[in-house]
Amino acid sequence: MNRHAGQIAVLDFEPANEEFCEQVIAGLSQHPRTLPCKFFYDETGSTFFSKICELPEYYITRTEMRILRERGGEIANAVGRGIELIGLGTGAGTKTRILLDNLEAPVAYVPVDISREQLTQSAIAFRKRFPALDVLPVCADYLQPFDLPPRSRVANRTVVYFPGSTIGNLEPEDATDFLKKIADMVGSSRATLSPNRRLYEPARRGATMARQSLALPDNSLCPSPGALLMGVDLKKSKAILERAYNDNAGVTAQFNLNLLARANRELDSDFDLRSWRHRAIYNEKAGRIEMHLVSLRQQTVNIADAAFSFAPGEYIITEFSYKYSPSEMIALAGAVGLRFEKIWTDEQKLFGLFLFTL
Ligand code: AVJ
Repeated sequence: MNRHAGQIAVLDFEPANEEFCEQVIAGLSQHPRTLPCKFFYDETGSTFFSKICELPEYYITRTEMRILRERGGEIANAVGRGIELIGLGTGAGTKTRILLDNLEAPVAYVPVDISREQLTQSAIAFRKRFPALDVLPVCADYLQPFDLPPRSRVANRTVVYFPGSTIGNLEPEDATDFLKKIADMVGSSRATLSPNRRLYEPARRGATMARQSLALPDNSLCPSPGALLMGVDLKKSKAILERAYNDNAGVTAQFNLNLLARANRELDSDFDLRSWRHRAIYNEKAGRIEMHLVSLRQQTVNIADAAFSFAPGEYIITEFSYKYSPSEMIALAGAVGLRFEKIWTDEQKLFGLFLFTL
């Protein structure tokens, strides 16, 4: 399970190639046809996504970073000192670094990301920058159960950071289920858990044994209830949203088409990349951006032993990106017992950084 790259041990639950193949075939067998957006992030896709984050039209990353920079002191105060930070989908770690720069004496940082190469690189960089911090990377699709790495020090509080509005990729019902899992994770106060416990499982009785062998830090307070710090893209005009997902330089199109290119690289498939077009539309009624790949002609695509025919204009849904108003997100989280604590936004209210506690 553990793969070593340089001196970094990554707890590795990266989805296997077979899973990619199965999910591509399953998704294309549905109507409307879909491809799961988590497969965007291979090495090439992660590079395209980093470019998206720099685009003038794509305000999301830049705005979250500005909020973290300008309100970092307040945010650090609100989450508290001596915490363990679990980052879900933290990618290159640019935002998390700003957060950690502001935090007071954080104990551990557990970045969980599906992109192993990027995760390894950022873990190396974080160890250099924060020598006092335990950096414990986990490569996983965090929507599926995964193990948390063993830890030697106890934290005052477990805080999950879920940045970048990735919550928007989930259908609202799935988002609710996922927030429930996060609530369970931070609520069970990992400070008292044995190492290597499987996430999302109820605490085992034997856990108290392991706790005794963990030394409490000198400055330890009573562990606080867990918290969730989550970045969410807020509802706004259709024009601003559609521009953000249909950039002039065509980087989002390349990012989207890379899903087909990746299938050709990793699976036995023959997508003709010139016969597909990127499209993103804001579905105002559903409150979501929908990314499509539109077939430009009648064509048949072979994937392993399967064949799929597409009519001209027929499309594959590759991503939903739901947008929430603050009250909608507060209600969604409230439904699973997450108490709204605070929201930090930019002047134009493009993006919200929400703090919830248990
Ligand atoms: C990483 C899921 C937040 O939905 O804005 C960017 C991904 N897709 N451009 C988003 C994405 C197209 C992004 N998230």
